[in-house]
Amino acid sequence: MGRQSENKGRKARLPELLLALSALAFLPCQAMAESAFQPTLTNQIEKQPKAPPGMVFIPGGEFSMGSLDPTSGGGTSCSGSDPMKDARPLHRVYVSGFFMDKTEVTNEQFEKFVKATGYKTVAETKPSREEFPNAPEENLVAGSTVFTPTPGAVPLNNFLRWWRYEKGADWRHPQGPKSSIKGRSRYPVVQIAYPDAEAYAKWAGKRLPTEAEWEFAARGGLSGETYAWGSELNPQGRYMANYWQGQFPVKDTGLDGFAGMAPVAKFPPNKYGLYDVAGNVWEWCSDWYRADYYQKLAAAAEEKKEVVKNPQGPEQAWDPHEPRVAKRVHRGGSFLCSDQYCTRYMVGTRGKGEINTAADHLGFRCVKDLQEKAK
Ligand SMILES: [Ca+2]
Ligand SMILES: [Cu+2]
Repeated sequence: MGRQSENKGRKARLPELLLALSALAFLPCQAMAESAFQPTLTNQIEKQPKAPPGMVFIPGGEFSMGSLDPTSGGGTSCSGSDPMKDARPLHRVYVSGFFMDKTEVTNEQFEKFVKATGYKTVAETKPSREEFPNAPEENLVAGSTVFTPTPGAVPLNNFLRWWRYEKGADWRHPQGPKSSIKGRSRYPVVQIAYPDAEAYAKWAGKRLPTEAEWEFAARGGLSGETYAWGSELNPQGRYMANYWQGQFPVKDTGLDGFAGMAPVAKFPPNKYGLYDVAGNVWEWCSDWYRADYYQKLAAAAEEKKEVVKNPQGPEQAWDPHEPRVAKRVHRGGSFLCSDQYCTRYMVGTRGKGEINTAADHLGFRCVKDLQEKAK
């Protein structure tokens, strides 16, 4: 399939993206009745393999994957209006060990790749007439999706109020032609579509994580916690991730130290030494997104009476909001997540996005297998 399933020109990427980002949430998860989470059984490894530079070793093991309903708890530590149904049922998953990038891929790293290969990202490429035979000419311009705060409070039921398609927005110009990444070498690269992330990973001798690998790693060996670091959003008042404070989408007050994106590794790492697995920028995973994937996986495992091993995602994408759009999984949430709107900085929750849609809060990190697979 082409860039997307409908012929509306690049602008059509916007709504698709936005549904991806729009899942809302508003209540707590702490006081949730009893949890179906079971302990994480981490693989015991005698001699830890040495991780490549910039990566950490993730031992793998068996864990409970998914998220409880954040709206059902009645507690106070997290909130949301979205029950996150796609993150249930909780189910046991085994993942083998692997290496993972400590941080999101930075502008500096991505620039090396582009210099070495001449790679041109999706956002830099003018959509072609062949791909979008019916699109008005003025829509056939290279660009991408950019967040824009609203002048005042708005209903949170239409993300087009704060997202726009910006001509000339790309990874070097995340908010459009007048913006730049000068002095931002240690910031995560954004405006990355799935093929861009994949091309980088291949060049680096790595790959993108599966959704199960991502969540296993982000949980850091803990089990059943709402956040990568524990049960409270701000333990002892401390900010543990870069997310949005203040009224969304009007003004990000930056109480956590950053209004907007932060350089990588400005918040404490999780127990595996991974930075920013919550907030800052969304990260691509290699799985297709299906809203009912966990149900199918859990049912199949139940039937076979065995734990799902190294799941690779469903064969095809399916989002009930946009059933024919090719979406892959996003994880981790971004600097735009907030307890008023989208609480996808919660570690077991899921995001999704059309594969050729980038945005100024969407990046990635890579993983690497322990041994090169036999050719
Ligand atoms: Ca922030
Ligand atoms: Cu969010």
